[in-house]
Amino acid sequence: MSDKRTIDVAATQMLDKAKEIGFLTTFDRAKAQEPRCTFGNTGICCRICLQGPCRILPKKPGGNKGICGAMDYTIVARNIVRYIAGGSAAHSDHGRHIAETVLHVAEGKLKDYQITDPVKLIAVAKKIGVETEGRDVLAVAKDVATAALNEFGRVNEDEITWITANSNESTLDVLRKTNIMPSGINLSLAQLLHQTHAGNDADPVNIIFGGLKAALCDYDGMALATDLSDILFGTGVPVVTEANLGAIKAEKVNIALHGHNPLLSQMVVKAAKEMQEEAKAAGAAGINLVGICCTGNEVLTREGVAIATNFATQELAILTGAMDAMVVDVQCIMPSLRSLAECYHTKIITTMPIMKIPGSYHLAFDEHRALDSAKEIIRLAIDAYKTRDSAKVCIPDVRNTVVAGFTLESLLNIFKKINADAPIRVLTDAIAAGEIKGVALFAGCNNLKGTHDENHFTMATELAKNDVFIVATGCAAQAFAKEGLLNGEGVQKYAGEGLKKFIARLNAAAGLTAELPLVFHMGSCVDNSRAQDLANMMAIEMGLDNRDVPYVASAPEAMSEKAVAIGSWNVALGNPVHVGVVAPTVGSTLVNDVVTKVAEDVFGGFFFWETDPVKASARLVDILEERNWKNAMRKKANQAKEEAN
Ligand code: XCC
Ligand code: SF4
Repeated sequence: MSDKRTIDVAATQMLDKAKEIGFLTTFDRAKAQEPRCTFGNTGICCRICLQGPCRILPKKPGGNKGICGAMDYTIVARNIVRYIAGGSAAHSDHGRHIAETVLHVAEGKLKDYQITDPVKLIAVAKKIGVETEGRDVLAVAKDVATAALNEFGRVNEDEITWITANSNESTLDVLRKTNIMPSGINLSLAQLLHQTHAGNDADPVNIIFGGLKAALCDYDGMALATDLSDILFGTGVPVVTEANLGAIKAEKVNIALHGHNPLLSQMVVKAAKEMQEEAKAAGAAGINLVGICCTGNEVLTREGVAIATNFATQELAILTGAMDAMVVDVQCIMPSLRSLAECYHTKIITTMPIMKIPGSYHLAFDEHRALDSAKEIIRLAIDAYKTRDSAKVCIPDVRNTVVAGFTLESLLNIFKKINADAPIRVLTDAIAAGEIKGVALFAGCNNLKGTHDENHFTMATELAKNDVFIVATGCAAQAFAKEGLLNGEGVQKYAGEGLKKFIARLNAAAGLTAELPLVFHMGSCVDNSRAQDLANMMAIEMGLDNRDVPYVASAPEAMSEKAVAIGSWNVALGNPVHVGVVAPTVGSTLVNDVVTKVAEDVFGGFFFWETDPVKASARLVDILEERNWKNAMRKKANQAKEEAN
C-alpha cells in the first residue's frame, strides 16, 4: 500500500480536513487493514463450506489441501468465478429493472416515463429480430422489453439474444466451441453457484469456463441495460460540464446522485428543473445536482450533470459541509456515508429495496409515482439545506472542464462528418496509416491498495503520448474528468503527435462549441457494452477476427466483483485486459497461467496483472503494435498469394 493517498488535489484538501477534525475515512480504514492476509490475497483461502476457512499450508502434513481435499487450483478457481457471479448478478439485475420499466411504459402503466429515443428503439428491435414494419412504437417497445426479460428466465438450449445479436460470427464460433454460450442469465448464474458448491466441480479449467459463461451473462445484462436506458431516456450526445468537488456550490441546494441505476436519478434531474423556485424560497440560489459513481455517469451522459467525484472519495463530498442530500440507488455505495453524514446536516437517502443503510433515510422508490418520489427527495434536500451550518462549509476550489457524452452513436456522428458512408473507417484508416496505434478502453473502479487515481492518470497520459485513442467508462472516466483529461487542453498537454492530428481532424469536422477531449467518456460501467460495439465494428471494417483487432482494455484500479466480470467477458471476446491490482489467482500457478496465458490461445484475449502504471502502459502499447504488425504481415501474405494466382 502506498503512503501517498491520492493525486486528486481536491481530495487531498478534504483528507487534510478530515484529519484536522478527527474523521476516519476509507483511506484510514484501508491502512488499518494492512498487512493483508496472504491466503486471502492470493486466493487460497476457502470459505465455501462450514468446515472452513481452509487455507493451503503446504508445509504441514495434510495441509496442502482443504479438509475436503480441494487443491489450491480448485479453491482459487472457485473463489474467482464466484466474484464473476456476484458482478454479473449486479449488472444484469440492473438491466432487468430497466427492461421491466420499459415493458410497463409500453403497457401504459407508468405516467412519468416515455420512449424518448424511438430511433434507437427501432435499431435495437431490428438488431434482435423484432418486427418493426408499420408497427406502433409502443408495440415494438413491448416486444423489445419482453425479449430482454426473456434473457433472464430462459432454461432451454436457445442462445441468449443480445450476445448473439452484437457479436461477430468468428467470436460466436469460439463461444460455441468452448461451450460457454449462455442460454438464460438466471440459469447460468445458478449453475455457477451449483458448480462451485462444496464437493462439486474440482476441475479448475471447467470451473473457469463456467465463470466465463457467467461473465457473458454480465455482458448480456449490461448490453440490454444500455440499449433500454437509451430508449427510455435518450442516447447521449456531447455535453460540456465540469468535474471535481468544486462542482458543489456553496450558494445552492446540493444533491448528489450516487449509485448506478438511472431510473430515479433521471426523475430527480427533471424535478430539479421544476423546483428551482422552491429552493430559492428557502434562501438558496437554486438546486445543484452532482454525480458520483455510475449514476453520475448516466446523468452526465444524458443530462450534462457535473461529476463530484468517484468511488474512493465519495465520503469527501459530505466533508465539504455543503452536501444537503445524497440520493443512492444500488452498488458501490459505502455504508460509512451515514455515520459521516451524522456529523453534518447531510441526508443520506436510500431508495431501493435491496440497498438500505441502518439509520439512513429510506424512501421506497416506486416507478408508478417516480416524479413524485423525486420531488420528495428534493424537498428533503431543501429542508436539510435550511439546517446547514455555513461555518462548516469548505469546498475545494478545484474543478475541470469536461466534454463527455460519447455514446457510440455520438462518436460515429462525428466520424460521419468526415466519412458519411463508412464512419468507422475514420478510426480504422488512422490506424492503418500509423497515425494512431489502436484503441484502449479504460474501465473500472478505485482501489486503495494503490494511490487513488494515480494509475488511471499515469496510464491514460502514457497511452495518449503513444498515440492510442482512448475511451473510458465508470470511475476511470471520472478520474480522467477530475484530472483534466476530458477536455481539449488535455489533448494539447498529453497527446502524441499522431493522436493530436487525429483529434484535430475530428475537431475540424465536429463543429462543436467545445474542443474534443483527450479521452472519450462513453458512460457508466454498463456502457462498457458501447466500447465492445466499437471493437466489433473495428473488426468488421478491418476484416479481422476480434482477437486480432488493435483494441485493449484496462482496469487500472479494479475493485468490484463487477470489474472481475467485465474483465472476464472482455477476455472471452478476444481483448487483452490489464488489471492494475494483482488478482487472487496467483495462489495457483495453474489457474494464473490459464487466465494469463492459455486464454490467449483459446479466445485471443487474456489477463495480465501489473501494478506499475508505466510498465502496464508499455505492455499495452506493445500488444497494440504486435497486433498491427501481425495484421500487416497477414495482409502482405494474402497479397502475395493473390498475385501468385
Ligand atoms: Fe463501482 Fe460503476 Fe467500480 Fe466505480 S467503476 S467503483 S463498479 S461505480 Ni464500475
Ligand atoms: Fe475447506 Fe473444502 Fe469446505 Fe472449502 S469446501 S472450506 S476446502 S472443506
